[in-house]
Amino acid sequence: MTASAWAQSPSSVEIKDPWVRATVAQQKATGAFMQLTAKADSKLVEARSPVAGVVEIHEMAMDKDVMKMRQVPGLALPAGKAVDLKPGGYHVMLLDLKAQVKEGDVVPVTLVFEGKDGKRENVEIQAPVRPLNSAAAAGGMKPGMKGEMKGDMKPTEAHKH
Ligand SMILES: [Cu+2]
Repeated sequence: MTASAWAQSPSSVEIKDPWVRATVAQQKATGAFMQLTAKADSKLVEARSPVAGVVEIHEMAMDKDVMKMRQVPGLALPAGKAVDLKPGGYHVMLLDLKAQVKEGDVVPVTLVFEGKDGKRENVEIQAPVRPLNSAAAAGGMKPGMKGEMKGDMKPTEAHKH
């Protein structure tokens, strides 16, 4: 592919299947998930959404049998490699939600990508809201994925800030 073919694309990062997990009333946090494939080495450095007061990029990892999440300063997107943001792994965390996020809603999320040259690009996506148990229900999930959200992963407890 030539550089001019890329230039026609609205974004230097391909974003596939974005979705946001529905919340229950009073729940103040949820996650946004998608698959990102960068055309050139870049990073996801920031995200914003009008539905959330604070948006962070999180990673989830096992720490002595407990699934924990923490904020990361950026998510590396190597050229041509699909990077999954999914339950149990990296995700965009929507915190301080202004209202309940209901199934059938569409949540706008602005993703900020930074290229190797330090140039930033804002890409707005529309992420449909899927039900709470979507990780288990989604057809594309590998069998092993099912158990990963068990245990201490109640979002309201995991995000006391
Ligand atoms: Cu999180």
